[in-house]
Amino acid sequence: MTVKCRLCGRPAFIKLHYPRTYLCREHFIEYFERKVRRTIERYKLLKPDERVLAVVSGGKDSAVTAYVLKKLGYDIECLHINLGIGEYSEKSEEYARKQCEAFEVPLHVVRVKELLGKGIGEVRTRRPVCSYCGLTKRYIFNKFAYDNGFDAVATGHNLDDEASFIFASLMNWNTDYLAKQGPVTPSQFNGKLVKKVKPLYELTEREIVAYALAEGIKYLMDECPHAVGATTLKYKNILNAMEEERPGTKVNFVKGYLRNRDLFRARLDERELRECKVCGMPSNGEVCSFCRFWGLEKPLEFRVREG
Ligand code: Q46
Ligand code: ZN
Ligand code: ZN
Repeated sequence: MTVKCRLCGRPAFIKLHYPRTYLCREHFIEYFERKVRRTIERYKLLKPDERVLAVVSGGKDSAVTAYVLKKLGYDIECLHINLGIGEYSEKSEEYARKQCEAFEVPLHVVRVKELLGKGIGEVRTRRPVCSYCGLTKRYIFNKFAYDNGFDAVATGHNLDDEASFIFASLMNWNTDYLAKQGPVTPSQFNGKLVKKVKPLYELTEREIVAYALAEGIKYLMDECPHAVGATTLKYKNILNAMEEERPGTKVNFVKGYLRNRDLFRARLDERELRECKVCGMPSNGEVCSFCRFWGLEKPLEFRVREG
């Protein structure tokens, strides 16, 4: 017997775990996009006229983010950061290009190796690769957005990412992180820290994979070679096992966190930000961690458009 869509009786495309129901392809697409729209409204992520820079890695989450935002009518452009991690980065860039071509969205590409002389993983440092990779990506997409007058940067973080990050931060009692997570980080420091938004905040990885399949979105499935054994994966596995037993665990955990986030905010020791002596961007010390790490003596400029 074929399982049918709860809404229209056509053959089911997916079984949703939470709420537990079956939907056909069309009704699943509708459900998914409604959820994104609701996230944007509920958490006030974007206004209709804002210019959005979507960061695309070549993977599924960022591809779906860019695609849905465009489909919902937002004014978006994409940025791909080629990290210079050998073949993995070449493939990632290829996918990002094909995605943006298919979505008819302008794409900008920044190559870390050309820009800074070395790729991620090639710098001699005690700092873990993922730590300076994260620092580099965050700096580049923020500065790129700032230099080009974007109102917001959209990333592909999903419910599984958020739940595992909060879980990991709790396990380590990292109260600074716990004070600052969420679907939106407002613009700060006279706009030099551009607003960050996560439109897929309430969607699971499984739903995102299904949506990409339903809409024919092609994406790179390879994992970054540095991701192997990342602790966040372990936390994800634990949460998945709990979700299996009690559907809704992840979303309730994340929503509960948002309701209680102020507890951690009260403890936040907010150091006054100042302008980095090299690049002028917000910094905790005299020179920002990005300029310090890469030993920069003059600021990077990403301006690609007039005005
Ligand atoms: S941080 Fe680490 Fe990722 Fe950068 S080095 Fe690869 S795994 S890409 S999300
Ligand atoms: Zn249906
Ligand atoms: Zn700097």
